[in-house]
Amino acid sequence: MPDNETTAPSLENLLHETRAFPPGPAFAAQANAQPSLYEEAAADRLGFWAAQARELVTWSTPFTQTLDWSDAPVARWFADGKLNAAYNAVDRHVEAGLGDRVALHFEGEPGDTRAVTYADLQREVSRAANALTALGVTTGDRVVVYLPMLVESVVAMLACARIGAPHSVVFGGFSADALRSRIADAEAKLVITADGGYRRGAPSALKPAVDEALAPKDGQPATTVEHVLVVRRTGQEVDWTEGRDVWWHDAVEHADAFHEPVQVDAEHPLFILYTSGTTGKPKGILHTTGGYLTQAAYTHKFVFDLKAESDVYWCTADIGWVTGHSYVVYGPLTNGATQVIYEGTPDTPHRGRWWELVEKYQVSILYTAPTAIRTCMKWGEDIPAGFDLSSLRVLGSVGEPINPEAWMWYRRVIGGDTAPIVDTWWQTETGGIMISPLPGVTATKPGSAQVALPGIVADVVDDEAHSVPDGGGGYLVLSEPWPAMLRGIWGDLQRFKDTYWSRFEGLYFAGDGAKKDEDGDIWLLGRVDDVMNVSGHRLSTTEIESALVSHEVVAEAAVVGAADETTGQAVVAFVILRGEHADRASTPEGAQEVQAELRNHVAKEIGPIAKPRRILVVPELPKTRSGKIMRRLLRDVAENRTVGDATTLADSSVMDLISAGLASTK
Ligand code: 6R9
Repeated sequence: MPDNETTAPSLENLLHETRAFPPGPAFAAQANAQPSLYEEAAADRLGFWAAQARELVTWSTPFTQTLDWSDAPVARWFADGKLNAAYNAVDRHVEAGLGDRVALHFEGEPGDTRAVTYADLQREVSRAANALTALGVTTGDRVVVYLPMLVESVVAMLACARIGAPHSVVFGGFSADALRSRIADAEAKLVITADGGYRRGAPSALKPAVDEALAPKDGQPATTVEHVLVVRRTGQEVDWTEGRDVWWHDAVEHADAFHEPVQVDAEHPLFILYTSGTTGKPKGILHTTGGYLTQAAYTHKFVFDLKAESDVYWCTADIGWVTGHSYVVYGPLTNGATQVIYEGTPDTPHRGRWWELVEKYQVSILYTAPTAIRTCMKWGEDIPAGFDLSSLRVLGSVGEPINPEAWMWYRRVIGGDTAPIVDTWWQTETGGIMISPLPGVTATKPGSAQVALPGIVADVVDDEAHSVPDGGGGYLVLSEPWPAMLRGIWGDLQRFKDTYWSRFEGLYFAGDGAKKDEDGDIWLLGRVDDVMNVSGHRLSTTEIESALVSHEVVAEAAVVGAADETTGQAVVAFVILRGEHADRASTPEGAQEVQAELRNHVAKEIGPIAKPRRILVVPELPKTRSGKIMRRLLRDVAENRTVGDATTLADSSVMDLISAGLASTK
């Protein structure tokens, strides 16, 4: 945590929120969750998890141990059991006679569609698993998946799981450089990609980024990647490296449709997913099989009140994020759900596309992010009003705090004033939902994630790790190990311990500020570290600063997340130009040119989502005596507030200099 910064997040307005929406009696009567679930879990927490693991997951070798915490903070759950995640997500439903049930209703952005049943999925995943094996991938090898939202993306992940090869999905919006560092860190043997995908009405290329990521650079050692498997989606031209590149349709479509899943230990790695930390280097969050699958299935069943035989579920997240892992792939499929997956953007070809899909597929459970809801609010409620949304019966929110205004709009305009909203707090690291109301049980409150799920123990503590009383604020911690918890950071156990377990003895520190209201309900207040949340995506200030500083004109950079009505936070960068380039920003045109260059540079280094919304060229940055940048003061500037207490600055005139400079360029 940066010193001299205020750590208590302020969203005081939230605490005046007093509305509550108790569950309707009809909903409560049919709900999967009953109030007794909390009592059951509290009476015997480990027994409760063991029961969930036995009921929701099929084991080839049943486990006898529930939790081994002797090597804390690395947990072992159900460790002597064996299972296969893809078998659980696919085959067992076919064996149970549900082969004809649609698993995926795929909708491409151009309007092409495909309904994939569980029996289809079993054949596809088996073929892909055989193809991966033929390409030399075996149990334990890492596979990087860099794909748009396609049926093949789900198939690729499950094929990896089927042979016990941990996948590492890299969001298709990330740049070649970001992809390169993730491939290198995971020492991946294979990359699965596509020629491109459709975005905003046009094909958008992916393969060139893979080619670039695998090309030798700066004398770096040769890549560990042996093959690139390429899905043909858009049909656009691609460069081809003979011997390395293989078309998916050549390798997979002709492969045998039978494959025996590899039964792995419960603690066998299922996937690595990179996420931004407080330093420039992304963290490879490691998840294993048995506990992760148990919690993904359990939370999906109870938090969304899933009735697999009748619901149509749609989670709008991309598979490149953890939400896509747990609530597009592993949770819903393990539960035998029917779901929608959509390739494109919400406003292509028109701003009603999502609502058109809800009507078309009769979606009954929708899980999305506050940023999407705020965007729809901005577009106007007449757009959703043009579609029949009456099939919706549960609405979910994830990724950032949802402000009460957006919550109320979501409930009224999308949920017809009846569908319960579940505001689900969790992280890449937690693997599954941790804090959320339970529909049918909890009286929901706009803006609050409220209560730890049965089986989960969360608290809000002060600086000294003391639990705060109701009405108090502090840091969110998780006090007991949970099945889907991360098992470490890939290749860096010490960083795992330092990041999450060193702040408070024996407690997992999530990095979020939180408050308990008078009922003891939890309100999340955003990150207390240098991680920003832009449209629900985690971005590290340090990572973007490093990208800016890597440009030849930049001497120094400081990045802050400024509150933004639509995206939650927006990236605002303050840069000092190198002396020889300083005069480039002296005219408005010159400044604009530099800003555009830098924005594109960040897009190239990290990805378009990391592009700063604003770049302000400044003569100095506010620093403490120990040399730490006081981002709090820059945030004041970025949010057009009066600049706060600057007395701990090494040079207190710096803020005047910055403010004066900005005023003159307005
Ligand atoms: C699932 C996911 C995790 C961070 C987390 C917190 C924020 C997520 C939230 C929420 C308030 C919610 N966050 N859900 N804040 N209310 N319902 O988003 O994972 O990308 O790792 O981000 O997102 O700050 O610490 P991830």
